[in-house]
Amino acid sequence: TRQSAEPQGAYPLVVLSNRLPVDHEVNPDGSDAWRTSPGGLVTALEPLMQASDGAWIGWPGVADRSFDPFEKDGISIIPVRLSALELEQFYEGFSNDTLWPLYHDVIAPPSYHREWWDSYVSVNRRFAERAAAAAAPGATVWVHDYQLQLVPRMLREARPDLLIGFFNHIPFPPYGIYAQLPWRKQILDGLLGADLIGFQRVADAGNFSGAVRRLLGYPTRGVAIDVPDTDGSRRVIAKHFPISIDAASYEALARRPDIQERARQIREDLGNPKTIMLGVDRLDYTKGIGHRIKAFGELLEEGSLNVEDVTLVQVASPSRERVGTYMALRDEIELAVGRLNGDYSTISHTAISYHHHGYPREEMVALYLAADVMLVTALRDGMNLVAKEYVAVRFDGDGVLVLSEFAGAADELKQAILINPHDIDGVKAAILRAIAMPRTERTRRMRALRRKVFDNDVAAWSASFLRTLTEGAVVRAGIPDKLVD
Ligand code: GDG
Repeated sequence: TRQSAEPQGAYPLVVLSNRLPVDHEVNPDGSDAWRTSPGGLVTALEPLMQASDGAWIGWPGVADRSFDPFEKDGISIIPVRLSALELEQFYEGFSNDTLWPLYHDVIAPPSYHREWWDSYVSVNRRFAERAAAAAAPGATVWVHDYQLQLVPRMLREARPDLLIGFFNHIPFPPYGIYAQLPWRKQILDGLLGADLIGFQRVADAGNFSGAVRRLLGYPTRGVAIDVPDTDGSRRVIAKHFPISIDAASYEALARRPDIQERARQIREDLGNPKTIMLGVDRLDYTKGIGHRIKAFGELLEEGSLNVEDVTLVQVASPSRERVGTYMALRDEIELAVGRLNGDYSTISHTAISYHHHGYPREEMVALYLAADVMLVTALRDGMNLVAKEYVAVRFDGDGVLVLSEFAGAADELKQAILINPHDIDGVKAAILRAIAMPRTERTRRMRALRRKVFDNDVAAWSASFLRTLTEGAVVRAGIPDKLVD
């Protein structure tokens, strides 16, 4: 093995993600302030990071500014600088306008630009350099998501002593789609620098191994991939680790009297419809928001539903607003919502209560509590945490989840009403079935769903990923058959 020329750092655990788990703010006196953004990932990793003196490397959300490392809630934060041009080319360009649509079954056409790729390579290198400098000898480094797929290889070259894990939060596409990517071999090679590559679904891990076999010709068996190395070969594991949420904290919010009161208030403010349906998504073309609106509109048109009885609340949180496809999507969705409301709303009842806002988590939980039917109609989604949050909140055992087969969550949440969002008649039938479902069936299904989500929460997810990574290191010298079969 090569010896590193890099100075070695002090952190035994290093996490990398494109965005840091903190948001930059400016105090009234002009000084910098940092607010923890309460994401699932930070909740899952916080106890571990605090206990093991971990560091988190990522972009702080403002371009063209350098910040010194600092500590926040017991975690060392190492900000990476991105220029405004890199934000455009690496982030909005290659990450969100090339990889995102490609990995989500080309629902929107991916753009391939060589300057974007160059920027992706150089930003990945910057992240890898920061990690190489921060990690203690033999440290564990956990790299997250599609923005950083080249980091594992770059890091291994600098620091062969490290244990490197990668988790892909979005789908990995079938070969026929992946093969479009002009840099398809470089990305595979980048990922294969890791010891363990985690995916959301069995199918994603299979698509990845398939691409490795076809494009690089490396032998694969089950979850094991043998990657040629200077010393012979190195075993990489590619396996599914379905992500989850901090279920108990969602239930705790739902049990708060003020949040339950807010849920009652929401129902009243909507004019006390018999059924409230809810959609919660980033405004993204992968989420199937238009398909959901189309199905609802047809049900209103046919008279199967009317606005006195049923309201659809749609939270579409602002997302990637400088990417052209997202601007066009917003116009399209808001045109559909406006038309539908113009045709069917009355003075007292709105067909779609549409909100292009981000809300505090308390308000989201109140909405989940108020919703009789939750609509998740994603055309493709790595997991979809909204589905799991809805289930975690429903400690009353009520509520019906309508869930797309194309969301990773469908692999686990089989007691939902599963739908193919492209089949509009099927979506309509599922909506009617959800609205009419008897209480006993609702409770039976919700109980089973809750068991799934609480048994596999986000702490179990991160523990299982890190355990597999560590076990892999122990058996790296031998044949880890336990992991292979
Ligand atoms: C990616 C993958 C995978 C949304 N609006 C508001 C708000 N949210 C929260 C939800 C949920 C999260 O954002 C969205 O998570 P999803 O999983 O549904 O979707 P992506 O953002 O696309 O996430 C996905 C995930 O990574 C994790 O691996 O599941 O497949 O695409 O937590 O509640 N939260 C608040 N206000 C909002 O307005 N507070």
